[in-house]
Amino acid sequence: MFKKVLIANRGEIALRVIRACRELGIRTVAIHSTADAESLHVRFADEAVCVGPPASKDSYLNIRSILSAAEITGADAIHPGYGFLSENAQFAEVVEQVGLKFIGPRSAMLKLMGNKVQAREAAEKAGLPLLPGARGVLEDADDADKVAREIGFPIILKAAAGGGGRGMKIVREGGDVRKAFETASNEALSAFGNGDMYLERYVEEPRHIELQIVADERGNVIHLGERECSVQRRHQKLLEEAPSPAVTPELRREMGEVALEAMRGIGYNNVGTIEFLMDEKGRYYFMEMNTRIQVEHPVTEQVYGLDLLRLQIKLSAGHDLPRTQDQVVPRFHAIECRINAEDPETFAPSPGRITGYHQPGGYGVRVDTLAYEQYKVQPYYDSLVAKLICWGDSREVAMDRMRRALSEYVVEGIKTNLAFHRRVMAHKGFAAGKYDTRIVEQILAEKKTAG
Ligand code: MV4
Repeated sequence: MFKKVLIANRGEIALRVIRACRELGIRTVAIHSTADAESLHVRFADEAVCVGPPASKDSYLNIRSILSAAEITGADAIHPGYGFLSENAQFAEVVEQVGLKFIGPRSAMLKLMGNKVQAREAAEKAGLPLLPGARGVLEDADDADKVAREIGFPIILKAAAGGGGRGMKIVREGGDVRKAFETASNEALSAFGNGDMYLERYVEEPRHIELQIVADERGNVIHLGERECSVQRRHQKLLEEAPSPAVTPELRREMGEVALEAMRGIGYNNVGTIEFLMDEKGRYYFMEMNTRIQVEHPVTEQVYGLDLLRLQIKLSAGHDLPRTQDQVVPRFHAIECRINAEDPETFAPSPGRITGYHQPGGYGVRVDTLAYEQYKVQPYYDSLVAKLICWGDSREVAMDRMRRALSEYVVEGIKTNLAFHRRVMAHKGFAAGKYDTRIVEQILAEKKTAG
């Protein structure tokens, strides 16, 4: 087992990793920017190193400083958390080269899944269902136009170097594919330094469903079911739940079998998430693969009773999977609300000092947070203040508990989206489990009518 892990991250996920390490008897090194000196992850770690000024590019993305911090503290592994350097194949490669363990999949896997065209091709070869689309990278605007006509409209153009909703363009019947290609490709080139594009049939009202994968270094792979992530706004997830109201046990088994076969074929290791789009008929299609521990991992933990961080660290240290597929059973329903420091009307970030704070607790409630009374939410980083996770025997109990927990939550001094979450939990479509990726817009529109 590792002796000392450096956490190349901040906020609640840095705390989450530090807690898992402490339980495993592993010493921890926090890194932080000058703006984060008063943060909980700095206080909870055994050691802390300041790696630079507030801007992420100078601190949490500063590979040289982070590697220096690892060297001077004698860390033997680096946990990247999510965001920042977590899916940076070059960073993972350097970490491997200097003889440290990158806690995550091997760098080749980050490289493969980081290029969405290569990922799509690998997924297809491995037997995952895809939407009709172009083979490989589109050659030019004419090629895009030709492929679009073959497939039929609507289509979506996506950047090979994009992902998570960046660099996409939808074209409907009668639209100008050539023009859309040129615009999107140029945008991708300036945003990612790579203008490569692909396209596929566009699904109008999809659900976003993702499957949690766990693999050891010997090729054993299991899945921990799906998470429903359709409650999003501008590709920012606001609420996740597991299991998905749209996935039956039969469908879960089928998706799981297809996914496990694919992961074995690809040689996937460590934790990962396969993102699927699901159409109104319940058909599912591979979208992307995330090669990191995700923000929403707690819902899966509470449903399956497995500590995913503890497991991830042990897998990285070469341990085998502790359970076979038939030994992992979904026992509960869990919901996670992301409490953000943002204006409930405009969703603009709302940093500042938390002057009053009380978090919910009690049976079936978990709060993963960096917050405390007098904590100052920084403007330099994401606006996530807390993840409120509630679970119960059924979806109804989990929802009742979330409503109760939301009613207890007090955050003063900054604006938060707590009121928005109370609205989601009061929404008929959400309560019925009948919703898709349009739900946030629908809720906001209803508010206007009511006001
Ligand atoms: C799509 C799609 C419809 N059809 N691809 C958005 C995030 C990125 N990972 C891919 N995304 C989408 N890809 C096809 N072929 C619709 C979206 C999409 C979306 C996906 C999941 C959750 C919310 C979304 C909101 C808008 C668009």
